[in-house]
Amino acid sequence: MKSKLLVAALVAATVTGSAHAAPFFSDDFQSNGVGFNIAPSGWTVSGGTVDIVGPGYFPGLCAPAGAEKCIDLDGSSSDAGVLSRVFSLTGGNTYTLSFDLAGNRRSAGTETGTVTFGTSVLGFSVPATQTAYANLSLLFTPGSSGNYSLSFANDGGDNMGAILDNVVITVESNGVPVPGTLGLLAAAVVAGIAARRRRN
Ligand SMILES: [Ca+2]
Ligand SMILES: [Ca+2]
Ligand SMILES: [Ca+2]
Repeated sequence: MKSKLLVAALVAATVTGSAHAAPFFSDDFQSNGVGFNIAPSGWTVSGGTVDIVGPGYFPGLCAPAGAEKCIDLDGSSSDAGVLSRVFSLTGGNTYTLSFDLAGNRRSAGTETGTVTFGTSVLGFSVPATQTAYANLSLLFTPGSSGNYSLSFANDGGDNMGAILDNVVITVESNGVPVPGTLGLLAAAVVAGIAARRRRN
């Protein structure tokens, strides 16, 4: 009985401790190689191309420069692609998309485009002089559970697009943050350890 109470206390502590719930999804694009006209791992690029820039390939486009990798939303094929991926979302939950966007300092102009998350749409406009990231966000509350798309689409095709990094999605259910997979994993490990102890 004592050990069962301990398990309950540990799991409760893990859940309570996740006031800063792990994100539902996050990608800083650091795990990718850099290059022309390639899609970052886990993402789809359609109707054109994007570039993964960073060390060895226009490193100054990311903010800050150095070891950072980020996405140039207009690749190197004179046709900006649509960068997208699909998420399985739960109806009634509120998902908050957050991402960093900067202008393209190789360009003399302003980059415009559209971000679509489920049925939520956000237009963007970033001048070349905006070299520091602006953090933008977009909320989506699906009416029913299912697969929904997140996409970033730069206008034009001059091979210089807006610079994207640090895509993060968090989720709230009835206003309460839902722990991400790391939080759930921690709870499962704690429960597993306690169960083993109970058997010994
Ligand atoms: Ca990055
Ligand atoms: Ca490019
Ligand atoms: Ca452009």
